[in-house]
This record gives sequence, structure tokens and C-alpha cells, in this order.
Amino acid sequence: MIKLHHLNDSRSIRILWLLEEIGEPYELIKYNRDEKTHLAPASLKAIHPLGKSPVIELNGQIIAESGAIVEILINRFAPHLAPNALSEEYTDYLEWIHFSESSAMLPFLLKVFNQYEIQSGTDLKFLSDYAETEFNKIFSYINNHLKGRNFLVEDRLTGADFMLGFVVHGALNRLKIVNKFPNIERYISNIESIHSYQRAINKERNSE
Ligand SMILES: N[C@@H](CCC(=O)N[C@@H](CS)C(=O)NCC(=O)O)C(=O)O
Repeated sequence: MIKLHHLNDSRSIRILWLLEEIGEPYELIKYNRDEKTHLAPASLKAIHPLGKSPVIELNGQIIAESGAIVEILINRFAPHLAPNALSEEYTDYLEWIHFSESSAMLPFLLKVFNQYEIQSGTDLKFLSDYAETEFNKIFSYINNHLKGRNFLVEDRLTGADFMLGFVVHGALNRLKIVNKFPNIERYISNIESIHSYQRAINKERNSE
């Protein structure tokens, strides 16, 4: 049995969406961010010492890190969501999975953190310039890659989309970016039309 410890408005949507796509039975255990600090509740620390989400329990083993969870779940339950392990596309696939939690997350988070600073009355000038440059570089790279494509790899849904979807969706929404990265906007609309993604979002929103 799979258990997902899911924090609202977080990277954990990658795993909730993936579980909906896979169709294996799972238990969803929800946690809500603190309204003031936006941090996870202390109860998540009882599951994993870092107190962050996503965390899954798989046959009694506790597993953290969204990229690792995506790879493990796909290997065990949905190998069709990965390219053939001996193909060239498999290296593209791994590159996009890890790009999503490293290169792509960093400029997104830098800009969000600076947005918090500005809201509290300070402006970190260096951070703000650095975040802007890096953000434009990384998001232009993603936008160029998506030209003429609906998905990241093999032009079909793979684990890499579960990873990057959260970053581009979160970044464009939170930073209110419109008409700047048209291929990313099209990619997001395409993801939003996938039934498993819609079910995941509904499960996050519904209170049961
Ligand atoms: N690299 C980890 C990052 C996990 C992480 O930072 N999760 C955030 C949610 S997006 C979290 O739990 N934040 C709440 C907190 O730190 O209190 C992963 O990919 O799973």
C-alpha cells in the first residue's frame, strides 16, 4: 500500500498527480501550511525528520525527495511513463526530471523569496537582479525547448512532466507572468486538460 503525506500548495502535487495517473490504490494524508509562516505543520516531522512534503510510505519504507519518488513509483508501477532505459530519450528524461528540482526551481524560489522581502518592506537588490537574470535564462530555455512540443520528452506524457509541471505552473501563477513564455503557457494548458491532473487538483481542494 502506498501512503502520500501531502502538503497543500507544494511540490507534492507532482506525486498526487502521478498517483492519479498510475491508478494504484493509495492513501492520501493531508497537511495544511501555516497561514502566517507558510511552513509545514510540526506533525510532518513525525513522518520524516525534515518535516517537508512530499513523503511517501511504500511497503513500510519512508521515501522523501520528489524526483526520487517519481522515479521509484514509475519504475515499480508505471514503466510506460518512462522511455526505454537503453534509448537516447532516457537520458533526456532523467535530465528533465533532475533539471526540474535543481536548475528550474532555484530561480523560481529566488524570485518568490524576494517577493516576500518586498512585501515586508525590504528589497534585496543583488538577489533581485540575480533572480531576474537566472529566471529569464532558465525559463527562456524551457520555452525554447517546448516550441512545437506538447510534452518534454518523446512528445508524450513521461515522469519528467510530473516534475516540471509544478515549477512552470507555480512560477507563472505566483509571479503573475503572462504573454512572455507562450510555449510554456500552452504546455500548462495542455497539462491542465489531463484527467489525472484534474483529479489530483480536486483531491487537494476537497476537504475529505
Ligand atoms: N527537494 C525536496 C524539497 C521538499 C520541500 O522543500 N518541500 C516544501 C514544499 S514545496 C515543504 O515541505 N515546505 C514546508 C516547510 O519547509 O516547512 C523535494 O523535491 O521533495
